[in-house]
Amino acid sequence: IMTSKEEFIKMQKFSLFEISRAQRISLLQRPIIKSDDIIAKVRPIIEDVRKRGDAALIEYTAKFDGVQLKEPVISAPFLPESMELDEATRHAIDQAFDNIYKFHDAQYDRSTLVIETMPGVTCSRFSRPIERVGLYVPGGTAILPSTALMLGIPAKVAGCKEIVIASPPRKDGTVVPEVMYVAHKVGASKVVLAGGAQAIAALAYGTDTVPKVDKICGPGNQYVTAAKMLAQNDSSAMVSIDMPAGPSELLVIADNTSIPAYVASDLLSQAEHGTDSQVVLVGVSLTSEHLSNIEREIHEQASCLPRVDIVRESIPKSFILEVSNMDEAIKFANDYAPEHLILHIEDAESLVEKVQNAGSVFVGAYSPESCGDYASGTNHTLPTYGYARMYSGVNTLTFLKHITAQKLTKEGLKNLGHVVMRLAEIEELEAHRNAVHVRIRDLENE
Ligand code: HSO
Ligand code: ZN
Repeated sequence: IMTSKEEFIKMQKFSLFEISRAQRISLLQRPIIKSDDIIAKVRPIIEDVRKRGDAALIEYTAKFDGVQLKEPVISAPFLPESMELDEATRHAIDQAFDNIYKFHDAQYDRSTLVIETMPGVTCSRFSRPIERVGLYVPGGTAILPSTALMLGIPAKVAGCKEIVIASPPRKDGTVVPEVMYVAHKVGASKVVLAGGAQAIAALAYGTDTVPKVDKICGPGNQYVTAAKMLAQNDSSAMVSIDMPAGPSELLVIADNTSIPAYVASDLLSQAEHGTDSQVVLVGVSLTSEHLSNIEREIHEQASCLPRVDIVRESIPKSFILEVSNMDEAIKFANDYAPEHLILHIEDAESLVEKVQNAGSVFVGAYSPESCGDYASGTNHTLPTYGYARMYSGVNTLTFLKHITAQKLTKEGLKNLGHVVMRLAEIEELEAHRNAVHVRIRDLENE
């Protein structure tokens, strides 16, 4: 569906009390991604980059990005003096960096957990950074230095030894100075001038110039997502990924205390990301006047946007759901499990404890999603497509892993040994039983 230039830009509208159960279920669903076709296209690209490395990478960048590169990688140091950035830009990036750093640093518990489970039996757990990480910063219809911040900062906080950023180059073969500045600030060692499946393959398998990484993070289009999934499933790549990713989403819960211009502005901020963006407005017993004010605002604000053509496609695919109370609203939101949830209602804070599924929550009229997208401190790489049910957004833990350890004293082994031997007997694993038995025998003779 796409409205023509003259048409009123509006969302579809449903009332919870009018629709059937089946309709409610279909509203909760995201558009089906035909991943087979995508995988069929992506697989040979990955294979090719794996086999031919840099030569293949350079060819795909020529083909897909229209740039002929000599070298697919820029190595640190990235000198900030040489970057063309005005003062306001530099300051904005610096402030965002500081806030995001503060919030992600506070997430890092550097202490070792030590618990004596029985006398003489001590278990511990400590964390280590994932050594080499690849961060994908999409190009496409917008430049996204904010994504470089959101991925690079937690990696830096975690202490990853090597941070590699990949981003499709501009027509002149460079990456925007804003992204280069962030690469410098997070201590990246390399910027790979490539996008799409070819960039993911280079990170997963390594090439002569691109270091092979242990984990690949970051959003991307369907090709990037499919490539990440394939790489993760290939044990010879030995790489993990952050999470499956789909088009960006926002669900706003608004009541009659909401400010129509704000509600509309939030919906549009997400709708402008792409024609496939999903935005939902759940209206809690809105008067028809309030609702039509919101709808008018959507149209008027949308019409003035530089990206109105994108919004003309994404808004008509999106919907408003009218419900009669807050319980119905939060139930729907939890069932939908949106990437972003805005609570634009009276006493928004009291509803937070009822949130079960969401990537990130924006509380009250003065917390637009844009603040979380850029600079408040929270991460904007969040689970989409309903995966907020079981995935967290990118955070400092994304770049860490935990190692456990144990130490048993002679006393401890005496205390626990018989339990272990009995369980080994039940499983008929005699060597297991014996590993305890040989020791206990000696201890009993002491
Ligand atoms: N809302 C996007 C993040 C973003 N917004 C980047 C602006 N720049 C994904 O959740
Ligand atoms: Zn955004």
